[in-house]
Amino acid sequence: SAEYVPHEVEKKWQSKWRQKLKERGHVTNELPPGVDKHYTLSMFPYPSGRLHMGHVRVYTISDAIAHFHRMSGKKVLHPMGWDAFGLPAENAAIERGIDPASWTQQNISNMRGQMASLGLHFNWDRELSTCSPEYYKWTQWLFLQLFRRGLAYQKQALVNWDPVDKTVLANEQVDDEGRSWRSGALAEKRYLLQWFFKITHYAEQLLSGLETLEWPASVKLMQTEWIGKSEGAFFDFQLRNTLEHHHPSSSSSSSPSSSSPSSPSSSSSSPLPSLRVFTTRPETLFGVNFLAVSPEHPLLLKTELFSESVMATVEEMRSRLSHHSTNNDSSSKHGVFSGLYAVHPFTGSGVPVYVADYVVSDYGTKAVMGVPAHDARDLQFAAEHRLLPVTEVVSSDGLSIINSYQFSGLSVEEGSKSIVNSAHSQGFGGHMTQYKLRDWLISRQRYWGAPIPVLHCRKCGVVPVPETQLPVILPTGVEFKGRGPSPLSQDEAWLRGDCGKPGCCARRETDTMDTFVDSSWYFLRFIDPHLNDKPFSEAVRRWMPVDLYVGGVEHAILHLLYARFITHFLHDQGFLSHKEPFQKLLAQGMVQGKTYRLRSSGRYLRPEEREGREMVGNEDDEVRVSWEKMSKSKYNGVDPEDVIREYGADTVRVFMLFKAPPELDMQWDTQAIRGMLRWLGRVWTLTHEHVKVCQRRGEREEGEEKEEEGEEGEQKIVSATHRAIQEVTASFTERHTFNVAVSELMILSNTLRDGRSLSGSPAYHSALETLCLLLAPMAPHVTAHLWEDLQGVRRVLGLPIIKGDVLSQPWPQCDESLPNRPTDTVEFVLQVNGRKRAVLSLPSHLVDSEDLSREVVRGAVGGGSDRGRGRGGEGDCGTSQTHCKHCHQMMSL
Ligand code: ANZ
Repeated sequence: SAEYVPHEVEKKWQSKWRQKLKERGHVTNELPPGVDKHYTLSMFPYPSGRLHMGHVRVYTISDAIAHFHRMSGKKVLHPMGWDAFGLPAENAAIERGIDPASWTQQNISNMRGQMASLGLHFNWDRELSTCSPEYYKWTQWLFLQLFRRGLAYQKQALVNWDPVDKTVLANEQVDDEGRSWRSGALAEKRYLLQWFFKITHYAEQLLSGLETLEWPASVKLMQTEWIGKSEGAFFDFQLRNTLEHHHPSSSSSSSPSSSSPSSPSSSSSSPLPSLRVFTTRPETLFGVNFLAVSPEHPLLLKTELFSESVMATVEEMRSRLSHHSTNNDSSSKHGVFSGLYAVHPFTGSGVPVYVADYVVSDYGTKAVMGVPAHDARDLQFAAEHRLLPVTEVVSSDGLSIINSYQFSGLSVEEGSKSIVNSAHSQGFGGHMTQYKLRDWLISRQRYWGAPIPVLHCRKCGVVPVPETQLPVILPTGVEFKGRGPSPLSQDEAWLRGDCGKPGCCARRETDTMDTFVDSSWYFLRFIDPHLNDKPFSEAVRRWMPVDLYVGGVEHAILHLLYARFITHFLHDQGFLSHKEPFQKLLAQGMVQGKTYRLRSSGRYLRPEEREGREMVGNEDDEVRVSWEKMSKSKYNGVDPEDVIREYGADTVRVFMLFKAPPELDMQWDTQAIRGMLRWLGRVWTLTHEHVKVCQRRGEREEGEEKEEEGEEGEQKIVSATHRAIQEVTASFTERHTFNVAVSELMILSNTLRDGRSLSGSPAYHSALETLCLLLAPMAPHVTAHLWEDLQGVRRVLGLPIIKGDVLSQPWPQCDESLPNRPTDTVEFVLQVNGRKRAVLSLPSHLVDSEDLSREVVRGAVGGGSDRGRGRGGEGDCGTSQTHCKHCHQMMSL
């Protein structure tokens, strides 16, 4: 047909693909030795019911990459599934009386259809859903493995309680302001018996494992900081009731360390314990002038040691803490003198012990040594409580130790070591390493999750459900009574369990697991999701690790850390041969839409209120126009279905890839996408013109000599073709710069347009076929169509017919011997305030002739005109200045 009508093309190919999928059925896992594999994984979605533009972006990226590797001869796994447990289903049940299971099923089938309409090629024979008993049976199995190794345990814990959703939240689900990530409510602190996974056991491994991964440095850094390793020391301070001076000079030796801290106190009461502090600055030990413990410190459980008024103040501090999510707020340092003193282990002098709320209860030893001369928080506290004197113990240049008896004069490094060693040999100190990482709270007091497979027996305590009795099925048809306690705790029949012992009286655990447990191992299940007797098959050893994991940077910490933890654990149990699940990570940026906001009130304008206010960054007094993450409340969202209907799936896909490098935020610009549709239309037209010339020649005498078109034009086309092969290949393998890949294809199509007189020649034909192949991973429908048309005229050109559709062809190879290949790169140093921050390496041809290539791209996208630059300064679409736009984005990092 003469004109490019995306919908006709896409409908036809999607139905072909559907048919093919049906015929093929389940594909085997066999990976013969020597065959290269590529496990391309994109983070599976929560089945909310509708895809959003973020989904479109992530799945387009992984789909294109999977196609590329398939065409490059690898065996590719590109599966899709559903992270299907979680609160929204339950909320739908509460608010609208819909059964969570059928609500979820309905959503899944909607979204599956939307994915098909995007032309995404997933291995649907591997589809899984975490809420199906076949899957959560093995999530429960995983729990039992951890339980057996002592890595799943229950403890009373001060937890974040969401007063709206009425559930416990993991620390990670509470933001910096102490609000629930889901309901937005201010989280409260409550003590509850909760299940935890001991991820802290793997802190060191999770840290060192990062070194082997090809992940963005920023994500590695976030994980490193989350694990938060601190190397330091502990010191034990003997406690006393009174302030006694054991001046070093009063002891027989001149060394302060020989004074005996444990010399009997004059008071007759029973001996007091000692107090252990954790410090990262042992060299400051001689500058200590108070100790402070957190209000949750176990010492405070010995209430007999403290006066009533001290305990009352401590109570007050505790309750204040329970209303704030963090006790690190810098404003005020509340504290009270405990009445006890601590003896400095080296000097023997006494220092007061305080209870202070800036000491956090889940870090270190819950106790600190206060060194006001060298720590800002300590100084503030000391000032508020008039704790004097403030003695400097490190020289002002920060290099050596002063005022520290025999350690004075040593360098900080040496001194620190010898203080710790000396304390160690005398039995009151030593090295200590601390991690910020906390154990993973996995209990949820909710219905729609995998039940934790244990029984609570009155006689035997906690009894794990035997593996043979898994899954512990989530009862269906339960009744929801508002947002109160989980329906599981109301279901008497379900609750009754049997621990196996005679006369047992056991009840089932009613907590379900955090959905992050479901997603901590799904990538293993994909390899054989239909296994009945095992969580995953032996084939995981061949298929793992995931070669490329694509997903949102919002999962940079939690999901990725949990999945790594579980993989490390399963490796240690001998189930896996890899410790790390995800070799490469591509963290894609957000999709942003334009927002219009009143400067006066901050209100966002609805679409119908925006008339004539298109410019981003203009100085309108009333309205601020900017790019922000798409969201309902900002009226800047775009529905994927709408844009697919309007422009077609291929245009949406290529535009997504073109508009920004995948790691950066992309701005969804409705003006610009039209340019992309026009460009695909141009590729269509070029191909059909060529096909027509060939057909006409076929109708005339066969074998008729074609007109000589000149070597030079042909040369140009050949070298442009190979340059495109080289650049697009590099984009797929090394840098994932699909924006550059698309630009390259636009340049190739421009060369073809300029060399249209060669239409009908074998060189022209082969260039068009290559263009098709290179574009196929990104725009599978239109290229499938054009490929077929190109095959139809191969005979006329005397070329052999190639079997199979475009996606099953081998990836084109660049001819290394061709001249003018753009192998050179130019390095750009990016400086911020005079400091080198990054080096950008760009292909020289993009740089040398930057203006030229910008014009070329503008011409390509700019519309039907043969001479794209004839259209005046500003192109008629926003994509016209691709290169400089991308530079701006990179510069502003
Ligand atoms: C004495 C000292 C002197 C300290 C000095 C710092 C500077 P990171 O690096 O985060 O591990 N600390 C220890 N446990 C604490 C707790 N539970 N709550 C609040 N603060 C705590 O921090 C370790 C430092 O934080 C430790 O080193 C301790 O203060 C404090 F000039 O000890 B330091």
